[in-house]
Amino acid sequence: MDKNLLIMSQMPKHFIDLADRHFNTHKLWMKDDEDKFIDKIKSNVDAIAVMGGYKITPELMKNMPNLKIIACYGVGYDAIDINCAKSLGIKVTNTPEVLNDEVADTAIALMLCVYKKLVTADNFARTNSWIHGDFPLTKKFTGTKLGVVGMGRIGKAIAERAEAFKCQVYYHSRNQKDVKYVYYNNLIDLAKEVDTLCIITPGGKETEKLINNEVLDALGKEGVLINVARGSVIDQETLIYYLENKLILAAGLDVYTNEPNIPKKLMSLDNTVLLPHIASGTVETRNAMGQLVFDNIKNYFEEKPLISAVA
Ligand code: NAP
Ligand code: 8YV
Repeated sequence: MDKNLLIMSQMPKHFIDLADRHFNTHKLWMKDDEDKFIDKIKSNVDAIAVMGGYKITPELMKNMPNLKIIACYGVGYDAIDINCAKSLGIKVTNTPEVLNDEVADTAIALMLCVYKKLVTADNFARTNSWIHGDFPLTKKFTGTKLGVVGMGRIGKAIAERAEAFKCQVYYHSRNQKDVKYVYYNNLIDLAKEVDTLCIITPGGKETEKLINNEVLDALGKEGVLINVARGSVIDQETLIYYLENKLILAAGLDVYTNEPNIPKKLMSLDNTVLLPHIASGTVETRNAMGQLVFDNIKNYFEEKPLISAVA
């Protein structure tokens, strides 16, 4: 196909190989001067493939008169200005479902790491500290109360896994869902009820700083916060204050407000487990996401229905 596909940043080989075979690809991250390169090809770009965190601004879209489709390599598309895309008639797709298991596995792994201090224990073993005495006792996760904030596709997958750990599951979202878990339409009440609050909503303006001092107060000194959604959903400065002052027990985080920068304070605390936004990051899942990005773009140009359109 002679369509021009602009790939904004490095993506898995599986996707790049497919894209190279079917489109005239332009790999932005390989160019020395990205702005100059965009300027050179902007009138020819038919499609964009983009990692979830990469900002697609109105300015960029308006600069590309032939742009028909933006395929996001991620389910969260908060970095793309959807309203602008709609107004310009540009289609936007994402990668739902194929990453549910992976992200839910990571959320549960974070909970286990936080409760059982597994990362600290690993460091204790590696540094031979055991010869000086046993590792301190930790806290049991099985049977605790879990509050899921955002009972969507991934939220459900997290809840199902938590059931295997005999957790009682509660949730908050704007609308009650057809699930067996207990619904709280008030987030503060949910935070008061549970031991662990796990955030898995979309990012963007609607959810910005949803987790604030009031929610953290309600979660309380024994409460654990897990975030596998977007950094923007939590008031990060406030969270650091609550962790530093032991106003909540601990946090397990995969996402941050200004990625890839993680505040030094978060790194220095012993009541955090920090991951570098890897919740969906296995070869299998990233290949499935890449396949979906490719299939959406291919379908568009073959005039077939899009598989996962969000605009
Ligand atoms: P989804 O199926 O659309 O579920 C999102 C849920 O959030 C829905 O149940 C929605 O229910 C709820 N929600 C939306 N706005 C809300 C608000 N203001 N307050 C409370 N609840 C709200 O999406 P998904 O596929 O599960 O993915 C969820 C998000 O996870 C993505 O958008 C992405 O940001 C994040 N994610 C992160 C990673 C990672 O690597 N860390 C990987 C994948 C996804 P209502 O509409 O009823 O409120
Ligand atoms: C991706 C994600 O790692 O799907 C999402 O929303 O956050 C992750 O799966 C991210 O989008 C990078 O492409």
